[in-house]
Amino acid sequence: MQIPRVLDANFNRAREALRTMEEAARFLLNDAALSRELKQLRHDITAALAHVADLTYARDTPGDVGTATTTAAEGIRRSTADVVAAAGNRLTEALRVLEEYGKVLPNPPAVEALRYRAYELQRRLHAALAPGQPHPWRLCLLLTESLCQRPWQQVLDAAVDGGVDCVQVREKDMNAAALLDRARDVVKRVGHRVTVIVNDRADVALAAGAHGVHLGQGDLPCAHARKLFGRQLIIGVSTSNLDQAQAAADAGADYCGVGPMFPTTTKHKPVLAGPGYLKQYVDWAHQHPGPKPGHLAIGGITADNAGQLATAGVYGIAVSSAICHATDPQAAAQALVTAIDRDQ
Ligand code: TZP
Ligand code: MG
Repeated sequence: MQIPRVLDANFNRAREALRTMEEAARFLLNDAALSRELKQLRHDITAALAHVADLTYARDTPGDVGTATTTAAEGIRRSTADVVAAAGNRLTEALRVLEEYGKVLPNPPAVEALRYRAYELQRRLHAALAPGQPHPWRLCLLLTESLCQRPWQQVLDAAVDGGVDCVQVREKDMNAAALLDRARDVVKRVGHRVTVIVNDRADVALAAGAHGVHLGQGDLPCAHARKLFGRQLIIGVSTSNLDQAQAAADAGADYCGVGPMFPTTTKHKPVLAGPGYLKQYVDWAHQHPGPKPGHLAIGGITADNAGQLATAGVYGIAVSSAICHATDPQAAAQALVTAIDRDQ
């Protein structure tokens, strides 16, 4: 009885999310083709599960221990693009759950190809609703080859399968030519599925066809990068306090790295900003008028401590060692996504 309950809940979650996305394509964008494709995906999900016994028999809403569970991030929607992005995340998560639990059925539903269609529709819808705006990511991987337990390509593929929706190529020891090669490889490998950001070098990001650049406090200042590259690149800026966040917002940053949250050995960071700074950032982003950069909390984050960030209102996190060091990067990514979704 337990597996049909999981399938029923996620079948409904996927269809509800698709309805939310369809309404945006239909009424906000008047985009007939996108509406049709979203509707078709909804029908194809229903068809993929048609051979599984009637799932509604498995439903037990009053007996569901999770109905009262909400997280701070669920209440945060800055725009219609945010609403639709959250629906897209729910859709792909639900499809992943259907795929995984479906595997124990004698005749597993064919969900994987539907999930890839969902990623692409989510990306197109977001691009149409918020052109030039970065997707509000949940989990960014800072990919550094020397930190990887397994070949970096395997780590990358597994991490994206596990829920990473943004990859930052962070190779401090590479010269520009080597960084360009690596960034190109990453774009070729996963650039159609997730956002690819290059650390430090806006010129390399642009040359590699990456989506954006991440700038530290000592890199090319954001205002100059914006002037040089306009909206061709998503621009992220590292911040450790609200003064830096305000300066990044004024300079036109799309998102801020917010950290370090916890002690880390990946980067020398003598001062800990901590979850207190994240809470300040989230409050500041909501209380002050005008669009504010999105955020990626960063620094020493693991599946064990990420719950503290959920409590502080986190939307997205960025990690390096928690995934690169992991022997199973897919499971590590899944655990991190679960940790920031879970009510603590
Ligand atoms: N910026 C602030 S903390 C940090 C960076 C690049 C390191 C993040 O790596 P980890 O391994 O997730 O602590
Ligand atoms: Mg830098």
